[in-house]
Amino acid sequence: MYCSLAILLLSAASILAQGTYYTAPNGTSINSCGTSGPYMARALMAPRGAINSGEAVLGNITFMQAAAGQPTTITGQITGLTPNVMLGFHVHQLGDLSNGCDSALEHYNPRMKTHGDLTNPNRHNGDLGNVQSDANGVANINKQSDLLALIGPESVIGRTIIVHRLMDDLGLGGTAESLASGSANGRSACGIIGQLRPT
Ligand SMILES: [Cu+2]
Repeated sequence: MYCSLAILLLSAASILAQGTYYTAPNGTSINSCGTSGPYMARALMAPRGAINSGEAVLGNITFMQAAAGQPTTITGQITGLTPNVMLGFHVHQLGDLSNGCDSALEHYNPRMKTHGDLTNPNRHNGDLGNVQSDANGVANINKQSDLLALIGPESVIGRTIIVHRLMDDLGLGGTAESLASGSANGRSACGIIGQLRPT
C-alpha cells in the first residue's frame, strides 16, 4: 500500500513538474518501490515468418522470478511440434518480429559468452537447452535459469523466446555455428516476453 501511495505521489509530482507521467525504462515502474517480487512475464508463441511454413506450433510460456538476483523459472506448454524430438529453446536478443521470428536476431548474450547448455555456467543468458516433445507433439516445460532475469540491466522483458526446428547441440557440435547457436536451425514459433501485473 505504501508503495502504491509513493508511486501515486511520484506521478502527481511529475505531472506538476513536467506535465507528463513518470515512466521508468523497461516497464519497471510497477515495481520501482524496492526490489520486492515476484516478477512475472508471459510469452504467447506462434509461427511468424516471411514465408508461411504451414506449421501450427503454439506456446504459452510463463516466467517467474521471486526477487532480483534469484533464478527465474520458465514453465508452460508448446503444442503442434514434431512428435518425440528435442528442439532448441532460447531467449533471443530483440523483441522485433517485423520480419517474423528471424528479426529477433541471435541469442540474448550480454556477457559475450559462447553457447552452452542450461547447466553450463559458460553460456548465453538466453540459453535454455532443448524442449522435449511427446508422442502428441506437446512439450511441457519446467526449467530454471540463474542467468535469465526479469528485472535489472539484463532483463529479458521485451525480448523474444523461440523454439527451433532442430535440436540444440548445446555448443558441442565442433563448429563455429554450434558455439553460436547450437545449430538449432530455423525458427518454428516465437513470442515476445511481456511483463505481467505483479502477483
Ligand atoms: Cu534460438
